[in-house]
Amino acid sequence: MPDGGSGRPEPKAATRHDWTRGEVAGLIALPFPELLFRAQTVHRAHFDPTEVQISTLLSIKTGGCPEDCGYCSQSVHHESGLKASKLMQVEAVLDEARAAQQGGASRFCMGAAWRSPKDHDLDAVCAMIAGVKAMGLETCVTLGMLTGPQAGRLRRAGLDYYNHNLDTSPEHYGRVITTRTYQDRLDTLGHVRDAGINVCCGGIIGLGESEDDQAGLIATLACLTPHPESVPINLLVRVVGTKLADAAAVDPISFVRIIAAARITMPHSMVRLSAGRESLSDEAQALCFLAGANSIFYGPKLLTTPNAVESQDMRLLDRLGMVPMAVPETGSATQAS
Ligand code: SAM
Ligand code: DTB
Ligand code: SF4
Repeated sequence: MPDGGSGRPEPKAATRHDWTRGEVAGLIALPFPELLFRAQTVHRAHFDPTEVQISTLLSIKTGGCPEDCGYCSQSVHHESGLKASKLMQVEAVLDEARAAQQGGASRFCMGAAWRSPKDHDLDAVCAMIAGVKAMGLETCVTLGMLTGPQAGRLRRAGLDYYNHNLDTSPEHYGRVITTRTYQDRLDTLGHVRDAGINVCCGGIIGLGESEDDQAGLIATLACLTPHPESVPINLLVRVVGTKLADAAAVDPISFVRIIAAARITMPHSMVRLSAGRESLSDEAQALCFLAGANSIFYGPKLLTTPNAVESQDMRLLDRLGMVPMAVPETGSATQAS
C-alpha cells in the first residue's frame, strides 16, 4: 500500500456501516481543506492516489424504457428525441469491447434500457459477458431489476459487476421516479450480492435534492454491508425533453464535497467520477481526484450523451501525473468490506 511519500504507512481508517445522515452532513460541511485532508488520508491508506480505473460504457439496448426516471433520455415518458433500438448483436458488442480495450479500458460496462430483463434476453447478454470476459476485461452490466435466478445466470456467465443505483435519498426518490420503489432497488442489490457479483451502486447529484438528501444518499450507500465495490457519483446530465432538463446547476465545489464524503465513508470502494464530467472543468475534475475519486468512464459517449473525448482525458491524467489502473488478476475479487 502507498505510504504517502513519508516512508510510513498511513493509518487505516476503520470500516463502518453505521454512518448517520447527520455525521455525513457534518463531513460534507467541513472546511474544504479539512475535508480534502481527511479524504486524502483515507484514499492513500487504501489506494495508490496516482491510479485511475478506466471503464468504458456501451448502450447495448437503447431507449423505449417504460420507467419514468425523471433524468433519463431513454424513458418513454420523455420526448428527448432519442431513437430507440433493439438489443445489439453479440459480435457487434464484442467489437466495441475490443476497441475499448485497445483504448486503455480495464472494464467494459454494458447498459440496457429495461425495467427488468426477460429471461430470453439474458441468453444474448450472457454471451456478451462471456465474450468480453474472455478478452481479459472486467465485465459490468446494468439491466434494471433482477430476480435471484437471473443474477445467478449472469454470475455463471462471468459477470464481475452489476450496476444498479439508488440515485438519491429515500425521501427524494419518489419525486424523481414513481414506477419502481427504493425497496425494489435494494432487493435487486441483495440478489446481486447473494449471487456473488460485485455491486456497483451510487447516485446522481443535481436532481433538485437538498443537502440533507445528498447526505442521506451517501449515508444509505455507506450503511450497505458490505459497501458497494464501486460507487458511481453522477452529476446530472440535463437532457432536453426530460423532467429535469431545467434543474438548477450544481456548484462544482459542492460536488467535490460529496465525492470526498463517499471516499471517507467507503474507504475500500472505487469511487467513480461518472456522468457529468463534460460540465466540469479540468480543475474541478482534479479536485474530485484529490477528494478520492479513482475511476472514470472513458470514451466519447456515456450511454446516450457525450463524454469527454479520450485524448482530452489522457492529457488531463498526464498533466496530473496520474495513470490508468491495470486490470486486477481476478476480475471479480471482492474488494470492499
Ligand atoms: N435501465 C437500467 C437502470 O436504470 O437500472 C440501466 C441503465 S440506467 C441509464 C443507469 C444509471 O444511469 C441510472 O441509474 C442513473 O443513475 C444514471 N443516469 C441515467 N441518466 C442520467 C443522466 N441524465 N445524468 C446522470 N446520470 C444518469
Ligand atoms: C452510472 O452510474 N452512470 C452510467 C452507468 N452507471 C451506467 C450511466 C450514465 C448515463 C448518463 C446519461 C446517458 O448517457 O444516457
Ligand atoms: Fe429506464 Fe434506466 Fe432510464 Fe430509468 S434510468 S428510464 S430504468 S433506462
